[in-house]
Formats: sequence, C-alpha cells, structure tokens
Amino acid sequence: MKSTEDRKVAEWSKEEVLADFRLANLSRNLSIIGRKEVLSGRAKFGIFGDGKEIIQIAMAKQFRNGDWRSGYYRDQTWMMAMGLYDSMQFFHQLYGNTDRDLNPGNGGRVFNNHFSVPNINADGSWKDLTKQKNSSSDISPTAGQMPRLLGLAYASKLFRQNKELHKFNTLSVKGNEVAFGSIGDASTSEGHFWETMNAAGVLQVPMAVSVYDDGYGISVPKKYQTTKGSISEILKGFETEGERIGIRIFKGKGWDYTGLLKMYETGIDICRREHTPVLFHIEDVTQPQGHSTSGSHERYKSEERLKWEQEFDPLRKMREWIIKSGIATADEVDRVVADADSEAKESRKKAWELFQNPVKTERDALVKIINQRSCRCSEEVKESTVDEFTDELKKVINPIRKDNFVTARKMLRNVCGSCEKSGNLKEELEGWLKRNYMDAHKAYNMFLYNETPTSVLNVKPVAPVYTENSQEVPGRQVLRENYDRLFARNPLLVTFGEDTGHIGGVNQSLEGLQKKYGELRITDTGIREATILGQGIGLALRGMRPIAEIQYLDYLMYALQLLSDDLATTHYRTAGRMVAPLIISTRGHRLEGIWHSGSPMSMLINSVRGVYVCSPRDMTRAAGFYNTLLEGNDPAIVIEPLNGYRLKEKMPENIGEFRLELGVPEILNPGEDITIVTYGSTVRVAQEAVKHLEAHGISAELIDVQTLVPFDRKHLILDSVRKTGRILFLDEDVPGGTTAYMMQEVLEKQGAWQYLDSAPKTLTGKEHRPAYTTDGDYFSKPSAEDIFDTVYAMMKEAIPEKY
Ligand SMILES: Cc1ncc(C[n+]2csc(CCOP(=O)(O)OP(=O)(O)O)c2C)c(N)n1
Ligand SMILES: [Mg+2]
Repeated sequence: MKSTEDRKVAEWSKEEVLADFRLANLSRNLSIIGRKEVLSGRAKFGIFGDGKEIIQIAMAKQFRNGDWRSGYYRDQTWMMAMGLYDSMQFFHQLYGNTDRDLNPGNGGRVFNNHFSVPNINADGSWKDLTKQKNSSSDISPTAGQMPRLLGLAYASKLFRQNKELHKFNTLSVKGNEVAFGSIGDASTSEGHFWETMNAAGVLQVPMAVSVYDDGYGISVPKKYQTTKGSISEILKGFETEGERIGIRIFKGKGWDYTGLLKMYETGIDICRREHTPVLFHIEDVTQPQGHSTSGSHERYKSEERLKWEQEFDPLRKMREWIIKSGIATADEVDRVVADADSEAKESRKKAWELFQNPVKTERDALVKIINQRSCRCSEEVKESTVDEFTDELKKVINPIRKDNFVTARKMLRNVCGSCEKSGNLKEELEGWLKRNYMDAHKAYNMFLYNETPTSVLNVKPVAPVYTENSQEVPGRQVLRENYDRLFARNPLLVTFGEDTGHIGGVNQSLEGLQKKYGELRITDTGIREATILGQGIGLALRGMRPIAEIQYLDYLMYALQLLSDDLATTHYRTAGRMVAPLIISTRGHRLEGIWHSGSPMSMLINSVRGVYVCSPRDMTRAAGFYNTLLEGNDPAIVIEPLNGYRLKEKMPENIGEFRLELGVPEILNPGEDITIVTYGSTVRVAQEAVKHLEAHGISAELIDVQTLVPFDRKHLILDSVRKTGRILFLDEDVPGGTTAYMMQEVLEKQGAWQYLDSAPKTLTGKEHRPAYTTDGDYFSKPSAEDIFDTVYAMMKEAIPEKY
C-alpha cells in the first residue's frame, strides 16, 4: 500500500473513506442516544466522544497488533475503529451491565467509556499480547493514564534493547510496539502530564500522546489551564533539535481527515522506528454535546463558540470533503448516515433488553415465590404488607436489582417460619436471597485480588535453611545475595528507582548488581515517584516483572494517588481480566525525623486494598516475600525496616529459594499471660520488652503478623487469645490507625472478643510525626518501657494481688 503521503485524494478507496465516515456517524449517534438514555433515567451517567471521532479514526489506522493504549473517556471511536468495542458494548457500559462476556471492558465496575482488553486468560496465564490490540484499563482521575503510559512505552525499550528478552515473543516482538495515549487539553495542567513527558524525553521511549484540544476542561477555558494557551507552544523546550534529542511534536486539526491521516502516519512511524516520544497536539476540536450528562455547555460557551463548533463539526467537514472531492455523492453519503443511525438505534434496543431481562427474571422468580406462598396465617403474616411490597415492585418502570433485594429483605421481616414445607415463604425467600446474593457478589464484589491459580496466595512456602556454619551478615547482604539469585534466574525481572542503579540503592541492597546485570535491569531514575510507579504498572501489564523502588515510605505519598486509583483497582475494575503484578519495594518505620521515620501504615492499608501489604521485621523476611511474590501475579508493597540493613542476620543456605507465605503470622515467643500483636520494626522493641516482662513473671506471647494485607488467614492470633485471654496491639502508626485495623480483624472477624479476660488495648506512636534524634524517637514512638508498663498495668488490673 502506498503511504498516505504519496496518495492523491482521488486514489483513495471509496470503501475505506465511506467506512470511516460510517463509523464516525455511528459513534456520534451513540453519543447522542447515550445522552438521551441518561436524561430519560435509563442510565445513570454518560460521558461521550462526540467531536473527537475523526482524530481517533486516523490514529487507529496506525495501531498495530501488540501496541498498547492508555487513554481516557473520549476514546469510544478509537476503540471501535480498532475492533475492540462496538455499539452493543457501548450501551452495555452505559447501563452498567455486569455480564463480563457482554461487557468485557469493565464488567459494569466503572462508568461508561472506560475500556480494557484482557491481558490474561481465565486460568491466569498470559495471553499472546503480540497477537491482539491491547488497551490498559481507563481510570477517571484526569491525567491518571499518563504515568502508566510511560511504563507501557518503556517496556518496548527494554524488549528491544535487552537481547535476552527477544525470546519472549508472546509479550513483544523485539520491542516494536508503540504505546498510544490520549488526554484532554485541560488535563495537561496536571503534574502527572509533565512528569510523564519529561521522563519520556529522558528515557526515549515509543510513547505517542494525542492531546484533544477542545478548549475546555468542563467549563474552564484554556486561558486558565495552559500558559500561552497552547500545549505545543509551551512544550517547545522539550522538542528535539538536531542532535539534542527530546520529543517530537506534531499539530493537526480535529476536523481535517486527510491531514490527520498524514500526521499520524508520519508521527507514529518515527515513534516506532526511532523509539522517541511523540506528541500530537490536535486543535480545533469540538464537543457538540458538552462535557457530560451532568450539565449543558450553553452555560459556559459563547454564542460565537457554539456557532463555530457547529461549523467545524468534524462530521460536517468530512461530509463536505467527500462530496466535494467526488468520492461519493450526497445520496450515497446520506445512505451511510442512515445506516449508521439504524445500527445505533437497534443496538440500544437490544442492549436494553439484555440489561433488563435478567433483572426481570430475578423479579419474576421473587413475585412467584410470594404469590405461591402457603403462608396465610394472618397473625404472623401481614397480608396487606406483602401485597403492598409486590405491588410497589411491579410498578417500577426501569427495575434494577436493588428493587428486588429491598423487597425480599423487607418481606423477610414480616413473615413467619412455621408454615407447611412447600410454599414456606420464609424459607423460599431466604433461598432466593442466598442464590441471588451469590450472583450479585460475583457481579459487584469479586476480583479485588487475583482470583486465578496464579494468585500469590497459592504459592507454596519454603522455609529458610540454616546450618551450623551459616554466617551472620548485615541484613542488606541477605537482600543483595537474594537479588543476585533472582536476577540470574528471571530475565524479565527489572528494578529501578532513585539511586537504585549505580550505587545499588541508598542502603546498598543491590550493591554491584548493576555492573553484573546491566543498566537496563538495575536502573537509576529521576526523582519522580508517581512515574516510577507508572513505569512499574506499565511494565507489569506487559508481562515483565518490575520491582519499583520508592526510596522511603514517606515519599510513597507522591505515588499514592496512582497506587490507590490505578494499581489497586486493576483486578477489580477489569472484573478480574487484567493483572499488573508490580512489586513496590520501599523502606520505612524508625529512623530519624518527620520524613524518614514514618510508618503511615493505616494510610496504606486503607487506600490500597487490592495490593498486598508486607511488613517484614528483617531482611530475611523481606527477601522471603520478594521470592513468593515473584512466583505469583499480584501487586504488592514490601516495606523493609529502615533500621535493619546493618543489623546482623543469619544468611540462609537456600538464599533466593525460600519463600514466605502471605497472611501467616509467626509466633516469636510463646507465652501464657498476654498476646502482643505487632509487625515491622516494632517487633524488635517488643522482643526486648518481652524479656523484661519475663523477668517480672509475665509470660507474653509475641506475634509478628508479617503481612497486614492479607491478615492472619489461619486465625493463629485467635488461638493465642484463647490461651492468654488478653491482647495488646502494638505499632508505631497513629492512634486508631493500623492497631485499630488489627483489633477489628482479631476481635470482630476472628471473634476473639469472647475469650478476653481483660479489655483489649492498643499502644501506638503519638499523633504527631516522630521528632528528630534518638530522643525524638523515644518520646514519639512506643519504647520497650512503654510496652512493659502497658502490659504490666493490664496484668495488675486483672490480678491486683499478684502485680
Ligand atoms: C483529578 C481529577 N480532578 C477533577 C476531575 C473532574 N473532571 C473530569 S473531566 C474534567 C475536565 C477534563 O477536561 P479535558 O482534559 O480538557 O478533557 P475533555 O473532557 O475536555 O475531553 C474534570 C475537571 C477528575 N476526573 N479528576
Ligand atoms: Mg478539553
């Protein structure tokens, strides 16, 4: 095929042009009908891609198998042009259909126009990513797609430059894949955008970003968003100038079909061949229906702007061009438009039925149970109440499952359980609820974690082995030797972060390994936590095994938004169809001062459910977690104890091989009088306190929970409380933080409250962050003396005659 550049307009295939025009019209019709569906109450919310159709059709032509997308909610036409989305799926998403086969993009977990393409099979094995067009899963926070996009592009660089990876030919064809991104003009105001562009320029990766510049971010115009009102103008400093390589910038117009085709062909070719980042600034973009169904754009666009948008509507412009250039007649064009129109209407009808039918079937089964009840015993069953409920249920015009469940549950309160077996209303209702709750659970609650056989919870543990000759070495050396084995074994493993490469980490746990395994595998990055995380997410989605290093736990906050919004929701928002098994390695707890000794574990566990949280007490435990995590496909954070790198540990003989099970606490000191539950750096403090308690006749059972999420899967702590009748939850988080979480797990979930002889207690750090110096630490975090006194007081209260 001739390149677009060389083609004369007259040579263009009429079929291709008309197919493009049909798709643009179909997409537009979907947007228009979609908005009506929301305004009429059938759908809850809608956000559409009207005005952006032609850009996306042009871009999609350059998207090849193996390429990746990281975009946003305007991309419906792009997804359709790639064959990854259709008019039926459009409505399934709009209604929130939870059938994963009908709505594979998000299974009803996210609102409409949030897409994805599975990267794993049902058994958790990787798909052949080179044989499909790939899309990472969209998130709503503006510019949240950017850091992940960097990682998707970075993977191509590694697959191309590291020859050892060429054999992984179902993940990449020697790194020839482009990562395509899209973003709105206003979202380029976000830090994520700038951090990503800078990192992409530094790293030189095949990342192709399109900015759809429609002049507004909801109601706020460009003059409040962008310096000089032009993103391509202000990115000029990033632009490649001869030998000074940066990013390449192209400009196009949102209505200019042929211009866009040429621009994307040229730009993507450069991006793919040269592995250099490319930015397409698309101006003159319209938004015919305004931002979303939440309001109308007449409120903030001038008459003049509205008129301009009509005139420069890409569909109108394309129609004019087709007719003027003689590709097709007005009649032919109109037939295409009519055809697209009827497909959109037809799909709406069919998709609505597919959405409603299961709800109605569920409702009918419920009504049948009620109508066929034998329960007529008027004292117990209030007949009028029952009829009132069913009447109300039947009156609902657009029923949803909630209506059925509310009715069934209210009904249950009003019926007796003593009628004859067949037609016993209580029993039948309970059966109905149980069956349908199981189904609703699958639709709305499953897949927070990987639930396939590749879950890390299925990884078999292997104990560390020691002999009489096992040496005592500083903790960092255990990690280093362990990493050495891991890097030798798995070519897909990479680690990167601030100071990770050349010096081997601020604590030298990777010392000398860059020299041994190369800069592509053990890599220094800029100071940019959010994109370090994004880099990891993108690599993980593409089947690599990244360990993203965040230098200190306190600085994880820069990446927390993505950790929470993107990584932690990956399984959940794709209804279990995508994995991003990224390991985040960081270090925290006790050191010195406000920003190097934090232990904000409750911040983590409460915002990153979906990511496992490991809090090892020493480096042997940390290594054991890395070894386990690399055998499964879940994302996880490992927080190494900051003050443990120099402390001596025994080097296991089976370094690199031993594996620690997630969610299994370890009893470090068996005891009879009280259970002390803790984790991380506080373990060592507690061990000291336990010795002193022993000397005063108190036998404390010390338990290291090891991982906070998952928490004590085998309920070992419950067994301990059964024995001791007392419990203290200890850590250096804030009061009411992780100790409260552990307390809820043990007392409420495990039911340990029944075995308590004393009130349960928590001992934590102070509310403020820890002050500087050893004294700052002593007066900010629990000490061995604090633990001793707390436990002693508990014992004294219980047995005053003895203590
Ligand atoms: C972090 C964040 N802040 C605010 C919002 C609310 N919001 C959603 S879309 C949007 C405007 C985005 O405008 P632009 O990037 O130009 O994209 P467009 O919708 O115009 O295509 C805003 C403010 C959000 N989703 N995320
Ligand atoms: Mg905009």
